[in-house]
Amino acid sequence: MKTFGTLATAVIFTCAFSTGCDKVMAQASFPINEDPSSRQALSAMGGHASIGPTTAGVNAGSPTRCASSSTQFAEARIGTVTDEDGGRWSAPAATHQGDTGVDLFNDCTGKGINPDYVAQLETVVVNPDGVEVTALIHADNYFELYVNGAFVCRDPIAFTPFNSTACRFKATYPMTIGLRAVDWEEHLGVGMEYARYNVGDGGVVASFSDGTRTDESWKAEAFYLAPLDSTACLKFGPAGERDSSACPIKPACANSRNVNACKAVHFAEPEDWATPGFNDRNWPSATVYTRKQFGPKAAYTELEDEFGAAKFLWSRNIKIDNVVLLRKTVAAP
Ligand SMILES: [Ca+2]
Ligand SMILES: [Ca+2]
Ligand SMILES: [Ca+2]
Repeated sequence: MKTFGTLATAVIFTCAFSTGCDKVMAQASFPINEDPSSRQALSAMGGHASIGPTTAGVNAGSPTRCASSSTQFAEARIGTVTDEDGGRWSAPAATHQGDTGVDLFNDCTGKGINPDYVAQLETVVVNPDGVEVTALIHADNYFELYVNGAFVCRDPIAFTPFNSTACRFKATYPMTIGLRAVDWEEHLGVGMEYARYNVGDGGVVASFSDGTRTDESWKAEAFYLAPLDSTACLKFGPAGERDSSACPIKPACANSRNVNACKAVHFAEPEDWATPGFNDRNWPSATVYTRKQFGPKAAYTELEDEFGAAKFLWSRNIKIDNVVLLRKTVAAP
């Protein structure tokens, strides 16, 4: 997502008063030396390339610590990277400031499974004449749920530990469901995590009380891709659909010595992407991943019956695609 003015201001403010400032300024080591024809193809498709990480960041509306020090915790922070044309992008993504959903499983600020979640749900009214639907969602690492174009809820923990969330809404059919999913990162702007510069993976699974569930009938498009040795591995279909499946999931730049050479590609998220009127005909179908590929954690496995037959989804590259928008229009319950 392109940076909002307020967030950009916040980042500049942080930079002016923190030691992270030097590295922010050092991030833009342009030009990116690559084959001009592939760069032109990227530009023609609306892609923007940046290079190297940024260290400044603001908290993503997520916990700054967990109750127990034994929990594997990583704070979700949002940095700003500058592309080669001077455009500024939130990395991995700006987040909606709206309400979080109710915990299904939270072992950071909660105690694991939340047995009282149903009683804690409040209905977000999208359409007053609609029907009530409860959504159960588990994302690696972060999601926002939109229904018929309206924001419904967001994930309370944007990075780790892994959690799962319930949200209830009231909406009419045909019902357009949008999931905005982010594979969070620690090395902001280059899609990696932990001291060992691991290329993290994404994935999302959701089950709705009207019988809707994540499966191969959903659409999924990628908007932030990293880390890349070269942007040339990113291919485009006839209608501009993105395919990073040829991009190495362990690029040579993915380590502490070469990280400044890692590239990222950013695409603007359409403002109306979650609305019923948005045409997703040219978006790729979502890719279904196996249980082994997704590697579900306790936040899913301890609630497996509730998630039922819902499938693990992402775009075509579960490692390199870090911000993915998913859509499904449900004709009737
Ligand atoms: Ca989460
Ligand atoms: Ca992840
Ligand atoms: Ca990733």
